[in-house]
Amino acid sequence: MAELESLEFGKSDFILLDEVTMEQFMENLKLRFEKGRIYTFIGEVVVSVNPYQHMDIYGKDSIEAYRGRELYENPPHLFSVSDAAYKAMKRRAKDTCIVISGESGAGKTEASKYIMQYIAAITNPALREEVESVKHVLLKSTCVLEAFGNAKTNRNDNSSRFGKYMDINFNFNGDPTGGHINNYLLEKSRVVQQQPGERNFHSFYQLLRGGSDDVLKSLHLDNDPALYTYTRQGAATTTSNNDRSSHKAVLHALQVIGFTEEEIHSIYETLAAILLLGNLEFVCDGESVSLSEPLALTEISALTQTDPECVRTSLLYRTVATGGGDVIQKEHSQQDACFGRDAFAKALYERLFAWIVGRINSVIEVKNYNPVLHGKNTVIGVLDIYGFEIFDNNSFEQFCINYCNEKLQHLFIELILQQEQEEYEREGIVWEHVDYVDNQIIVDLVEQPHKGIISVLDEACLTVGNVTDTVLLQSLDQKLSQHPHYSSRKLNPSDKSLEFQKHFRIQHYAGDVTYCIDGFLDKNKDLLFQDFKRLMFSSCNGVLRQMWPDGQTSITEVTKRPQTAATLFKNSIVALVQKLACKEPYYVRCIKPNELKSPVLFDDARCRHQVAYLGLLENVMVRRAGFAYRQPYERFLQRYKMTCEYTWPNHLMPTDQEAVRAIVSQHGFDADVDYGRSKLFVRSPRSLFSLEQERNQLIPILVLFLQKVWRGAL
Ligand code: AD9
Ligand code: MG
Repeated sequence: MAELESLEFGKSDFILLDEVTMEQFMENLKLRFEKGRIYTFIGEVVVSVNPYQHMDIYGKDSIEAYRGRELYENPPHLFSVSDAAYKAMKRRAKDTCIVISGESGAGKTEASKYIMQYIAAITNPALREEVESVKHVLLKSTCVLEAFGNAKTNRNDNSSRFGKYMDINFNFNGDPTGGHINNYLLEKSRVVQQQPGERNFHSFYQLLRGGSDDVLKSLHLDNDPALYTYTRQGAATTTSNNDRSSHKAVLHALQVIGFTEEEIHSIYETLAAILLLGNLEFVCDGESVSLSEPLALTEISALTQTDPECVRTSLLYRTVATGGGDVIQKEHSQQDACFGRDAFAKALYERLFAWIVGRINSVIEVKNYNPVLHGKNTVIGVLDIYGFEIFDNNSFEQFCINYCNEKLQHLFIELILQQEQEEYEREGIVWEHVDYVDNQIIVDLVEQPHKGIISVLDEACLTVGNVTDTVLLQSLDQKLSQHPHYSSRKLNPSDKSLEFQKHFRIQHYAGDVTYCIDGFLDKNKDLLFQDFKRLMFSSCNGVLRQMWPDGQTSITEVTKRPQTAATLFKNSIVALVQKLACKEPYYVRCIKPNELKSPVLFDDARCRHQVAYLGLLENVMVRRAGFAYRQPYERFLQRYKMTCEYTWPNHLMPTDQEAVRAIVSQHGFDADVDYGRSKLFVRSPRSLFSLEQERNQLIPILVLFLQKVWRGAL
């Protein structure tokens, strides 16, 4: 029982704080972290502090302790919330989702893996082969996605550079039958450029360090990341020893999932082609631009199974259709050629990643499902998406990521309140409304049609002529000068931290972020010359061709202007929010205790900031204003009937509700509860804790008593 450890380990539920103040909240959080209690409840929400050390709390025994139990019957844990989501899904046929949030390095991905492992462990007791195989693929997919979508950053050695939402489907037995992964905005700029101290995606180093000599030779690669521009900029010395073993694990995972040898080889060929592309240089003799390394060109063409001459022309020329319907080749400037090469490398990687996700989905999608035969197909969704980011240099990527966090925060506020309200209405309970800070105004600042930042950005991208990032910033200033959450140097001349003509600032719910406008236009246009698409579609490798279906379009065909990166991202996040909103949500709120990855350091200011922007205090207030716990009468009775003379061993009252009233009355907490149609609502967990304590004291006495009865002594 959670509360029994309270004196020594702090309060296991923030609802139990004597007063809801930041001071008390922080004191409790810190005490628990120092005592190795990394999880704490706010009602059903689990607050987690990254321990930065191995914790012996995820093994088989722990899984057994949490399986099928109510939240407050055990200390707070990821397994509590996983089990609650699973029970709701199984008992009430509810689609549920577990939303894991927190900043980079706070422990979201680790949490999502423990949640998946828990669900895998408690399902399929009959060990049915087809279910085991689904579970296996679901678990293995994480390893593959991490290899291709994660990278070492200055904040986290294994930082997810994409957002992941995974649906797990269940049959009427509550066993997994399949799943689906949605991926969001891979940070593809990392393929060609990394900050000092950071790395490219793990996959490159794993191949270089772990690939056998024969494999590397066939891919025209050497085993040293320092030889390749795309893998040496950040810090080649940070190449981890784990890369070799990870390579093996990823290869094994790919095989288990069902990737064919041909597919696996195509993945490696694509990685190799990207690395070789990065080493291509363009020289200009004053008149025309040419390639400095013709050998690499032949190797790239061999790896992609395309014609070497076509590779050369795609890199040096752009095919354009003239107004008269003629097709001409326009030579690139040196700068355009470099831009084209990098855009091509980024697109190759992005499409590879999307293809891998699609391929995994094709294996795990629910097959042969018949709702009449198999009953309702229920779902648990697990969301592990990049947290709020404030860097020294914030660009387009941070803008998108932080917008996504605004949307999720808004959903959190809506659902936490809405869910409470709905339950009270359903059960006929009166409750007290709590005001909360609504971040809708910031969401609107970004996404509102015509006036929002994304609209202004798109408009600038569509404008023909010489629109620069500076012009874009001027339009933003013009349109948003009155907005209380937007500022720039022009609008605030006295603010020295905003460099004129380059920066704008958004006052996010999680803090102020200053964005540098440089690159916004290019990143939003996400331009890739059509020639590269046609080149890849001409590949003799069927796997690669599949990744480039849009290469079929001929140059003279009029194509619709592709949607911009920001709009595509916005649409995907809106769809994600809709998906989450129709499920019963469970939350894990992750906190990063320090910047040094230390298991002992609790940086008070940093943690305080996270608690504030995650809205955790408000969350406690909302829970306290309503009822912290609720339980069906029958279950309450079963657990606590031994604590009351009128209900033990059986009650003679007409309904379970009346029996529950007797228990509550005998313990004197009538004022702390309300009676719903099917459930008892308890305002403070203290009442439950005292009951639980009494139950624990009675159990040994009852056991002795029953033993005597069995022995015939009584
Ligand atoms: V990012 O937004 O993807 O950059 P995450 O996902 O929030 O970030 P992650 O789960 O990757 O963070 O955790 C960062 C590191 O903290 C891990 O690599 C572990 O070394 C460490 N960590 C996190 N959670 C735990 C845990 N429950 N037990 C032990 C942990 N170590
Ligand atoms: Mg992560």
